[in-house]
Amino acid sequence: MNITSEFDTIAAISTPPGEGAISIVRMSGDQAIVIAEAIYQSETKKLTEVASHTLNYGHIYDPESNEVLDEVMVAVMKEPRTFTRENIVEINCHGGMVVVNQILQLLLRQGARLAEPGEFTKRAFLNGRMDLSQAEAVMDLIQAKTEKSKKLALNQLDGKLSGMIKHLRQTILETLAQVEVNIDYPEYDDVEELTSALLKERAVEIKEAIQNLLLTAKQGKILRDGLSTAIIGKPNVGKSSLLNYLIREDKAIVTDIAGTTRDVIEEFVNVRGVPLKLIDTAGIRETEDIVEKIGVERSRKALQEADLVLLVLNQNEPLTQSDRELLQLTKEMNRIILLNKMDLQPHLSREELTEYVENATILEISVHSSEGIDTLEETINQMFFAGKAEERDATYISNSRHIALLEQAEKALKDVIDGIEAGVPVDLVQIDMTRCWDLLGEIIGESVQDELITQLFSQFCLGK
Ligand SMILES: Nc1nc2c(ncn2[C@@H]2O[C@H](COP(=O)(O)OP(=O)(O)OP(=O)(O)O)[C@@H](O)[C@H]2O)c(=O)[nH]1
Ligand SMILES: [Mg+2]
Repeated sequence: MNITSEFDTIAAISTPPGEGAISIVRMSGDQAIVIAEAIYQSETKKLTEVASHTLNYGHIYDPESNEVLDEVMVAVMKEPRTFTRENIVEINCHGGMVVVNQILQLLLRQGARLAEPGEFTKRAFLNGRMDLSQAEAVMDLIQAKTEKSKKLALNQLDGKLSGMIKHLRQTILETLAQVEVNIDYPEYDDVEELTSALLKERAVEIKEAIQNLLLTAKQGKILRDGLSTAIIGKPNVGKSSLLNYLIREDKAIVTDIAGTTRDVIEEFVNVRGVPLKLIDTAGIRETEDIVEKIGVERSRKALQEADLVLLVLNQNEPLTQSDRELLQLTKEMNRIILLNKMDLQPHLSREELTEYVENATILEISVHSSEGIDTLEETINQMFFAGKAEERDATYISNSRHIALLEQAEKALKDVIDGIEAGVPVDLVQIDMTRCWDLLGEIIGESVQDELITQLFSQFCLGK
């Protein structure tokens, strides 16, 4: 069987742009080896004659001018035991954008087509080497920001999630088959009742499994996208100083002028394994300054969207009206209250705050002397990974698309259960059960539309 004949041969530079010791130009498709051979010279064998999965030494040359471009090692991998299940050629050449681009141009001139972002992985999916959730994991792996998110992606790539989903789908399929049998060959008079009972039992069971998966979703999403953490406070309390400290870089401008930060600044930082998307905001206050006013608006928006709020107060000043408002505004949120500038004379105490907050985490810190920041980092870690995240094998659902589909599947099962309880005929209830089967299928790509696939893979980087 030649599974490659369906597609043309694609080529792309697979290594990141810029200078490096080695760059790789990758090709996949029926003609990959033939095309590579057309621009390759070797004193030993032709690429079309070498064994599969070998690395071959030679030179790349321009067949039109006969000019030699680079000394290369060419990996030849014949289908089907390859990433895309097609013939793959990888030309390892010397770094430098010029040479790499010239080699790519030559391949295109010989009949390869420039690959779209993610097209190699898309082929791996279309050729059945991996399912959709695994392909998405490849993308997550590339973008992983911490050790934990990498592990999460690896688990998914491993097919852990797919395995669970497939198992659930199998159960649904068996149930539906049983229902058909019961209806077509009724052995007893009360078959309708028995069948309903079976459907309900299974629906409850599967719904529970889906709910368990969804429970991990929040944590999984954080691991993947970062915990959106807004640093909020009135002007001049040290918000930007804190951001700079946590990212260990002088990213945000810090001055003793109130109203320094005008724009929202976002930075990723890994705090003891918790990926934070830190957001430094303009100090919130009433202002007539047009630019600052917009900044304050943005701060409020960032506040609304945050998973975690670091509310910064200046310990060196008595509590102000703005502080009180912010304490009130963040009351229902996940927050840590920071009393900054503890290196200075205290004019604000923990006790005063208890009037405004119950059970809040209040920490005294000084960005200048770095006191208390260790505790802050530890607290953030504790808040989000108390115990749970350490289960190494947990299958986290982290992908928004998966979450949405699981939620819909859960809803379909609820319809099954409600339907049976309301005495809806079995054949109608079956429709909801089948819908659940379809929805779960979408996660692993067994019932997805072409358009979705194109859109998903376009999020990849070029050459992957
Ligand atoms: N003594 C002392 N000064 C600090 C500390 N943290 C920040 N500062 C100073 O406080 C001033 C304001 O710091 P910023 O980080 O710009 O404050 P901000 O909250 O971002 O202010 P806006 O952007 O205007 O809202 C600067 O002069 C900092 O050096 C601290 O822990 N101790
Ligand atoms: Mg600032």
